[in-house]
Amino acid sequence: MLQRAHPSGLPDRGRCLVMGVVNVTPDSFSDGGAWFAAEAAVSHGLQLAAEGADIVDVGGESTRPGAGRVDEEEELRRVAPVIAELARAGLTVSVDTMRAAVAEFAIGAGARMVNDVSGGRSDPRLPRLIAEAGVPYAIMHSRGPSRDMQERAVYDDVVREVRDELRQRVDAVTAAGVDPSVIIVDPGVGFAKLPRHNWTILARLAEISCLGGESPFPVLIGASRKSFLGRLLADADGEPRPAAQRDDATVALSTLAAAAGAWCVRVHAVAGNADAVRVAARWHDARQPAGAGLGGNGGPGGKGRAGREMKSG
Ligand code: PMM
Repeated sequence: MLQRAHPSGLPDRGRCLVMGVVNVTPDSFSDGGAWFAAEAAVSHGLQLAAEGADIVDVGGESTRPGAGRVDEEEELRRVAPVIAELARAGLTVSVDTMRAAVAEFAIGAGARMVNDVSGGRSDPRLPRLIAEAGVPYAIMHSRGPSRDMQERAVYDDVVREVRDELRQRVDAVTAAGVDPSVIIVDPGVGFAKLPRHNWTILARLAEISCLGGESPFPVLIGASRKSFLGRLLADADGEPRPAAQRDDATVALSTLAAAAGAWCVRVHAVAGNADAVRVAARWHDARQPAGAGLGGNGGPGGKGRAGREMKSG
């Protein structure tokens, strides 16, 4: 079972957290266009929180395989009103961006976390901003821009290579001044990875989370509705299951990831996943020797990264 640290400034529920996705984009693979208007995106974010999202992740740039970049002005135009409104409503908001300017606006507007799928590679000013702001910072594994990342999905040992490449990103952002206590790592399911790579990583999560040594980094998993699930659930003609019909499989994966100690799962449909992480926490408690568990709030604590509370996964 993994150890799970809790970055300060984010909720600590003694279980795996649920991050609800609000894509303010016309072209995301999973929900493209559904929440493109600011008003629709805000009400969707509020709905996800009402369904049990601990964090709401707002992004204005699609990162699906093959996607090109949108310019900074357009990205800001998309996310700014949504982040401001959701933060004003009291939600814990994360911004999904690779750009320092967008992250800076978001933090100023009340966002409490930055989710960077480039792991600090896209905009060198972003790690420097995080160093100053001190907010939780998710760095995800990928191998370059979404446009052609799938060409780089070549691995001898995917778990070792993803871990080593994530370690290089951790070293780079800490060299830029980021405090290790704010870092969250994400193996980047579907980013420069074939279905078999995703499955191997998910099945061997403990080998990713041991990155931080004695103070493991919290691990974020974004597998929701991704195409490897569509392939798994393909019909008799080999036609992949459509994205909107992959939510039950996503819930199953969230249960497994939470039981394996993931800190947070990033999902499109919150309600089932909110149940799943509670099942995993209770399952974990019931496995503890008599007297060792702490009821539904998680397992026995220890001291984590930077002295913060850790709960076993
Ligand atoms: N996946 C997507 C976007 N942002 N962020 C993190 N940290 N991890 C992910 O796996 C991830 C992400 C792409 O999925 P979407 O288009 O449905 O948001």
